[in-house]
Amino acid sequence: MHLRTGRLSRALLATLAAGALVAGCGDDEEDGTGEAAKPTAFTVTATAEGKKKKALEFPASVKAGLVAMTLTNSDTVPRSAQILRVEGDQTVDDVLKVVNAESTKIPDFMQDGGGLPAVKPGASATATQNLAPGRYVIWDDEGGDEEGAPGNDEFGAKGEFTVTGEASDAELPEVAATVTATDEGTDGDDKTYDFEFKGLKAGTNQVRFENTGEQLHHALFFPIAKGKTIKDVEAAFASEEEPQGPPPVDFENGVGTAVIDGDIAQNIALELKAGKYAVVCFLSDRKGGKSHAEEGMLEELVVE
Ligand SMILES: [Cu+2]
Repeated sequence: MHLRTGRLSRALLATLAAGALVAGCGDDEEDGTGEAAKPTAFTVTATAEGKKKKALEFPASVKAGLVAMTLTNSDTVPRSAQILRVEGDQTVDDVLKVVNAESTKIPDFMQDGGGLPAVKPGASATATQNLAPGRYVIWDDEGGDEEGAPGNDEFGAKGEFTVTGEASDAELPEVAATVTATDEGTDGDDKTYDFEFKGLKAGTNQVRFENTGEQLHHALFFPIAKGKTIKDVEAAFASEEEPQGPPPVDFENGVGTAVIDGDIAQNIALELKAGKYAVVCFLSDRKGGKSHAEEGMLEELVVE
């Protein structure tokens, strides 16, 4: 099991300081608990030696409360840093065995979620989130797109860290845009899966991604291909047959969020271009079954 403490370069420290400033901007006031709502910086670096040796480097622990997690990608391919709080004594590999399994079930020992979705080579991105105390598994969920190909976690990009101290009720800094994932109702046919969007524009959006449902969700934004409509996208995702011709969405230029649990929120940056997007969640309920995309968590978003 990898548990590395990153050695921060001068350049990285500068990036980190800049990220923390942006994240804390306009919210220097104390919150209700008397604790300053300024996120603690937590730096993750995605490294690689060749194509088959990859790592995530990060501190062994961070204080509970608002944490601005910055992922810097020093690899030549996209890299991510998904996190999950583990309620139990499951090891990193126990968790990743579930993540990489064919089954769509999500066991109860996997909680909260968050972290960073894919970051381009040479780039960095920050997610700000209120982390509860506990033990967290962190891994790179990228790679392995081709059938049977190992993901970056299987090349070593995985580990764990501890969030120490007391839980905090500090609020996330205010941002201009919101993406909300919901799954109202109780079960099965009564359940309504939905995305709501507020304030998204072309360009770099500072977004609060909020899960007000009970299940885990992510929000993946794929540009709808020229000449195609959301109906074509719905048909393609619903079809059991081998896809024919070019896909109705541009998978290459997709952006998105990490996976978060119900009652979890995080602030992230989302880079959107003017045009039509299909926004989708590919996860299933904890008990398994159909993907949320098949349950209707597939929305059109027009960005101007
Ligand atoms: Cu979902």
